[in-house]
Amino acid sequence: MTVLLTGFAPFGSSAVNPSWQAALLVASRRDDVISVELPVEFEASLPALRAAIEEHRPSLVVCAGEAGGRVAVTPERVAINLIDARIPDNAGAQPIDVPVIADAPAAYFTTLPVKAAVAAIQAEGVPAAVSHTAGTYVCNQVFFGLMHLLAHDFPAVRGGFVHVPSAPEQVEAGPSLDVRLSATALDAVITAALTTADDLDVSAGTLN
Ligand code: PCA
Repeated sequence: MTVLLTGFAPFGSSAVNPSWQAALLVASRRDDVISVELPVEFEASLPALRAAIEEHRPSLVVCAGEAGGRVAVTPERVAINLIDARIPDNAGAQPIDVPVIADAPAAYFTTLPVKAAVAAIQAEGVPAAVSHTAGTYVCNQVFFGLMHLLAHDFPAVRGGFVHVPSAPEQVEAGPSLDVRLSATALDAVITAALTTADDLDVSAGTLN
């Protein structure tokens, strides 16, 4: 059983990306996990993800990214077929209102048990919540591309996306989470996904 855990390169004005730092920590303590860093580039991110899946043939894929401003680790429930980049990517591209994949569905749902994952993260004492939007930038693009790829080429492989908060050293004011806690959370998500067939029958919805 191989698990592919991806994180992202630094982007914007940051020198680090806690998603990659946390992925490295998880891979250092679990020998079923392979970590791969993805570029924050619309052109290059999905080819890199596909190459990693074809090379490692995982039975579970968890992609992680940084969500600045979030207070909790957030397993994502839905990927949308839309790119609307608020800032240029690391290659200078800033696509606006284009699909991730032309003629693909409007959205995919994760195949991770997100409610069991949130419960598992919280059981470790780390704040967590189900999220219903992964944004419209490279993280959502990778999440959508992952679900499209798995649906078409690897239907037996479970996969999804988890956003982690910024690390404390990245923010002067506002929410952040120690990278070690983000790693604990990603570890818990992986274990939950490997051990939970059907997700919990509890609400994780929001009224707005
Ligand atoms: N966060 C960005 C892209 C890379 C990352 O770590 C996002 O949420 O789209």
